[in-house]
Formats: sequence, structure tokens, C-alpha cells
Amino acid sequence: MLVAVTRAVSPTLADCELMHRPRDPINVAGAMAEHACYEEALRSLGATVVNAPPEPALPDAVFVEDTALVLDEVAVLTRPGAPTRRPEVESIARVLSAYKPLLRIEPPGTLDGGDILRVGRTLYVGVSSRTNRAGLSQLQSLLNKWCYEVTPVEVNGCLHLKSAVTQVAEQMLLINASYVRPECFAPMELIEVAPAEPDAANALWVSGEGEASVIYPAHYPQTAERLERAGRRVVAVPSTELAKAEGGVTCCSLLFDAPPSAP
Ligand code: CIR
Repeated sequence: MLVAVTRAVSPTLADCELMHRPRDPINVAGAMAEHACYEEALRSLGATVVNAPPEPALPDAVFVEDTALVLDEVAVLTRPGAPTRRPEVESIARVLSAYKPLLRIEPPGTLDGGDILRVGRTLYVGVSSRTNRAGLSQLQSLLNKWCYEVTPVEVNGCLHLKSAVTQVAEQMLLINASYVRPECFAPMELIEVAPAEPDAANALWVSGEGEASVIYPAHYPQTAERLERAGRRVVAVPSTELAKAEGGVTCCSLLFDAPPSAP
């Protein structure tokens, strides 16, 4: 069973953290409607959507990806780089404890899930304004026993590693090569974002039981076309209000396999 943990958009979303965008007014009702479409897209691709408890006082709580890394064997609870986001972790821990044993990143480590790109047993981890070297080396020590290899990657000019590069097929990445060095990911096939769409590298690959698809923001049509030309099936979702909070499509869920008997 493919599980997607999501969480409702907080009414306080407009007070979100921002790193690389100016603070544009956010239509929170619009963001909620976008989030409903996103959950529907996940369901249409066979995922079981599990709602984490709402956290109305935590503006960024909808971006659940940053609170945990969920693997087959274990889930690692992160310690988000932005202190305002750390209280998001506990309620996610309660949800994940029904599915996986839990491990944790401890101070002084910081790690945002948005900085982790898993390709097989390689974990590319962005060294960003949110993730530090201590977080990265704790992650490596925690996961050694399952033979995951943590590979640090420098990220510049964007929030997270997955703002710069995401997986869109078994051996294919979507990338903005001005935010991250493409050589880091050899020998995988790379699709470049369209030049007019620098922030278009965040796509959510869903490879469940049905046809593998990519959930993707509708406001990046030129890059969507590139994905389709590369043979990807694109499921477009509206995402302009969530993007004003620097959120992308990977950020709004924790996607993992669980046995059918799981809750
Ligand atoms: C933040 O700055 O933390 C939020 N406003 C956006 C987080 C987006 N998360 C992600 O890309 N994984």
C-alpha cells in the first residue's frame, strides 16, 4: 500500500518562513483548495492519503516533507533548520510510529526533509541554509546499518536540494543546473528545467501500482512539456498560492510503502 501523509494548510500560512522569495500576499483559501486538488491527485494515483493532525498555529505545517525521511526500514525524524518549524515534528512522529520504527536527528544537527533526494540506496543531501554538516553526518551514522550512502551536495540560490533537483523516473532527474552541479548525479539522465521557469525542478514522482506519473505544478507548462517529451505522464495540479510560501509538490506529503495491514 502506498501511503501519503499530508496535513491541512494552516490558516496562518501567510506567516510562513521565506528564504528566496519576496513576501507576496497569499490567498489562504486558495492554498487550501490547491491542497485538496493535490490530495485528489495522490488518490487518483493509488495512494492512501493519511491526514496528520492539523497544526493551525504553525504556519508551515502543511510542508510535512521537511519533518521526516521515511524509508522501508525506518523513519528518521528531522530537526528542521528553521526553529519555528521544529514543533511540527512531534505530531508527525505520532503518525509515523504506526508504520515504522523511529530515529531522530539531535542538536546541533539540523536537517530538512526537502534537502534529501533518495535514489535507491543513495541519499543525496543538500548542504543548504537549513541542513548542516552535523545533521548530515548524524543521518549517515543512523542509516549505516541498512547500507544507505549519504552524499553531500552543495545547493546555491534556492531553498532546498529538492528545489533544485527531483527524481522523475527510475534513472531520470529533473534539474536546474544553476542551483546544483549536475555532475553530482552522473550517470543518471537529466532533464533541464525550461530557462523561463527556474523554480520548476520540484516534481513528485509517484510510482505505485498504476502507471508511474509525476505530480507537477500547472504553472510550469514549458517544463511540463519537456517532461512529457521525455515520456513522463504529468498530472498537473494548481499550486501558485503554496508556491508563494516556497512550497512545491514534494513538500506537501511523505510518501512511502506500507504493508496492507498497516492502519
Ligand atoms: C519554509 O521556508 O520552510 C517553508 N515556507 C517552505 C518549505 C517547503 N518545503 C520543501 O520544499 N520541502
